Amino acid sequence: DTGSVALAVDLGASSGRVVAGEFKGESLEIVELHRFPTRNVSIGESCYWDVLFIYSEILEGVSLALKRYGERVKSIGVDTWGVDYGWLDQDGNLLGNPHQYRDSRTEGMRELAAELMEEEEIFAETGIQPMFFNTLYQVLSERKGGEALMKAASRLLFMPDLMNYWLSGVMANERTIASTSQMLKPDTGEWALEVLDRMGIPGHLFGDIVEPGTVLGPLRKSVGQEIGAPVGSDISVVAVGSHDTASAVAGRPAKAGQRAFLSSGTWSLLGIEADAPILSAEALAEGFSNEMGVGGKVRFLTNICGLWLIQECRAQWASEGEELSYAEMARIAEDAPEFTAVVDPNDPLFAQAGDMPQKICQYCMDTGQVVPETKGQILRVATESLAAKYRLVWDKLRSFSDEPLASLNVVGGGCQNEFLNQCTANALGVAVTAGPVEATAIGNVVTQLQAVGAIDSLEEGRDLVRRSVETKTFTPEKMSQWSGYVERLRSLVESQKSQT
Ligand code: LFR
Repeated sequence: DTGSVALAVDLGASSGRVVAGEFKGESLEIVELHRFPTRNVSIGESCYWDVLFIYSEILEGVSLALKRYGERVKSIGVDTWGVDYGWLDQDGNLLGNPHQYRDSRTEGMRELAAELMEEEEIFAETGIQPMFFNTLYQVLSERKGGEALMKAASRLLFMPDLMNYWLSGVMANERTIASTSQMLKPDTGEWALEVLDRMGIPGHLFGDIVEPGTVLGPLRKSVGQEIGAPVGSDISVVAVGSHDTASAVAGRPAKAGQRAFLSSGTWSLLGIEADAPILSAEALAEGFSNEMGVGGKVRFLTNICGLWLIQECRAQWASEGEELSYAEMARIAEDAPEFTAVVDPNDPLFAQAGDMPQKICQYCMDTGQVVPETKGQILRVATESLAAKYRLVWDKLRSFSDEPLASLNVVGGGCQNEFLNQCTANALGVAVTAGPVEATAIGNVVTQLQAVGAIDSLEEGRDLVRRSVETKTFTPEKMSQWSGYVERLRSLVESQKSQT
């Protein structure tokens, strides 16, 4: 219905937002209503979600939406980053505090899992690359640590599932977020019971899976009362593509055939939309995952440690008393000399939080390269290195894709970094289309519109997105210089591979 409003809740690494998507028939208007920090809380060695704070901020956002749009608010959908979860007891109480994935409890878990089941077998069953934070490894660490919560639990809910449950009273595991866990079979769409069994994780903790775009139910009455919803208001809680990357990719202005995407945020997720999973040993060896998407698509992608490098530099300098904006950081990077050094953004050295500028310098020193000295130089190395890494992944993607990849669509907060966009076009040698910045919220909204029947398909949603957002295209320059730079990273990565 024209004028109706869908609320997208998007929980990202640095902030959470409640965004309104107003459906105007021919177009969509996106307005950010509320933003709040999604800070993690560290206690001892553990790192947790501040889940009650986040939930109360979501309610605050909904109540702001009701003040602004009244009964035009028709639905709400939640997406978060992947892999994190909470346990519920048989009465639906949350047990314990959900951990944040950068918690060190997963150290050694990949190795333990591989002892219980060959990595090739796990991949053939789940299609997910062995990243340190996968839910499988998190749950395995609990098994090893005494299993108290798991034993008391009757159900696992991923974080968006948990928020949906609190909002609607309905428990369900939504498919896209479940598929990040490394516990779901990408071909049949069922839980990978064989994997769970081999890991000693009880299968009964995993429940019904719903498709993205399912109306779970109305907002609970008690929730409506708490936030002062007008009498007669009727808000549906929709399970959207509740993994943020699933929503980001759904929210692209892509036409049929434009398969390649880069979802650019804390992580850079570079991949293609495919019709079926690729579960070969080669896909595993090259570090690809098959994540379930909206509209029955598979996202064949790899995780690159993305703007995290730049975000963590910013955090370090802020702690030293210098607050730099992202725009300022891009500017000083662009002013610094080019191609001085290259780092592998996925080196384990960069995975944990803490003094990123020092780590980048350390990496350059250890690999016998010029060590950057100024902030601009450090950021230039980080930015060029990201683009070079994209190229290495791009070459592999091309070999897996049965159609040529003629362009790349970059979406998400990172697509505001025009210097990085230009470096990416140069490194890849194809046109890069940047936008929308708000792809995740837009994809979340579009999936709600489909769930409530305002539009009929993902394609129709993307037509709507194309009519509603501006994009900017970057064309490749200086390609021969860039290919020399990319080769420096390629040989660095290969020499490090052969050392391990
Ligand atoms: C992006 C993302 C990635 C996932 C990583 C950890 O925000 O969701 O897709 O691999 O965060 O959950």
